[in-house]
Amino acid sequence: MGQASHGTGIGFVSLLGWPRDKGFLSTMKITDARVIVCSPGRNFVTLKITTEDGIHGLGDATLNGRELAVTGYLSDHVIPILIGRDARRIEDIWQYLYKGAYWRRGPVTMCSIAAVDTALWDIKGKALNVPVYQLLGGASRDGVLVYGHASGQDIEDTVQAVAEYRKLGYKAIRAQSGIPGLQSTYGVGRGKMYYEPAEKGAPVENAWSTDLYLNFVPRLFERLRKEFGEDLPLLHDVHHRLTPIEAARLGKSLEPFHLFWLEDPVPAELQESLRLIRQHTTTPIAIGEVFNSIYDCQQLIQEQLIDYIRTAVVHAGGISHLRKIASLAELYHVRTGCHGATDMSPVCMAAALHFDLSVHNFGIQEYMHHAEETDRVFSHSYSFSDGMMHPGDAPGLGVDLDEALASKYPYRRAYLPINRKLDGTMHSW
Ligand code: KDG
Ligand code: MG
Repeated sequence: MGQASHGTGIGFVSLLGWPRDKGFLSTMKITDARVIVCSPGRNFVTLKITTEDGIHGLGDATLNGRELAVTGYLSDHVIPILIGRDARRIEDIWQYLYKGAYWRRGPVTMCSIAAVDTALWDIKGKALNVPVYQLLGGASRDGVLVYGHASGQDIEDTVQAVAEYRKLGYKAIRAQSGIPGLQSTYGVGRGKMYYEPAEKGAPVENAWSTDLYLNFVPRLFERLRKEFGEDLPLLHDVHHRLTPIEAARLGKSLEPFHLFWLEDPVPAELQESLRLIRQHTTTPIAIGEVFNSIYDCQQLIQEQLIDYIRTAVVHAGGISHLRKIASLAELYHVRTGCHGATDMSPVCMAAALHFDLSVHNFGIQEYMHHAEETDRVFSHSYSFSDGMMHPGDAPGLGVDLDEALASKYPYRRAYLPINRKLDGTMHSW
């Protein structure tokens, strides 16, 4: 007998003697759930859940380049078993979808569960008339430190971009630069305020040279420190491209420029490889934007092989699961640094900010501006001021979706680029 039988009056008496279908309080049944796919600037997948009292909640379900797999998972397999459930039972519904699937983890499953979880936190906040961060224990800080993305075609261009970010008030800045000899590299793209790598049509092919990259990056940070001094927190994303010993060399060569973090130095499937990097360098390491569960980062956290865990609300099971990851990380002095690129919708950004504001071991939040049309479709109460963000005090997450406007931006198939070495060998992007 499931929750859908609430209110029938036919009681199932559990072994403990409590009639399981009665509960202590009245229910708030889910009456409708829909997936909305739109492309205002880029593709987004959003789950909208409505309850019997007319409250609705939103959850981001965007999986860049594989969006429709999550749409199908939600529409075909999750929504039919959500209708009639009690929207207030967030943890129970999480476990019902996770354990109930039999098949564990994976980006499609965890994005789908994340969307449900996020929408239910939104509903709970609205039902109780409080912002979600108040439900998560309240604010642990006054605002959320964010980092912005400065990039340029070459070193001087990047120096200028960092200066512009400082003028805008950013207190921490990620720096990526084009590399002489390579036509394109990760993190340098269209637009000054954001970097959106997914393109329509077949995946774009980039060329890669580890040698050129390793010789170049220390020169970039030497120049940035010369220009901006010691105090500006600087970050850099390697984007999964090195082997452990190459990453160790890079971390060591960047030590004089004391980065805030070096991100994804290696693809992290082989987690013990981080031990080798740790043996050689004190440059702080951030990993986890492609992870989707606590099991993906358990070893990295427990062996203290990383300093920041990058899991995102949408890709790692929602607010509920991210809180468990943060609690594990807190024990091992690992801080959070949620992924916040533009392929996570404003719904995810808002959820991340509620999480960041409340969680004790917060480190930093990535913030990449969404395109104007994205912000028009997803109006939101979060704001940026003087390098810090705040989720706002609207009940729930504080994000709304204009469905009529969203329908004017239909889905367009798009893919992230791929990477090949100069001799044509496929490499990680
Ligand atoms: O979908 C991939 C992007 O989100 C990713 O390339 C962005 O690495 C990224 C970052 O740190 O923002
Ligand atoms: Mg990254």
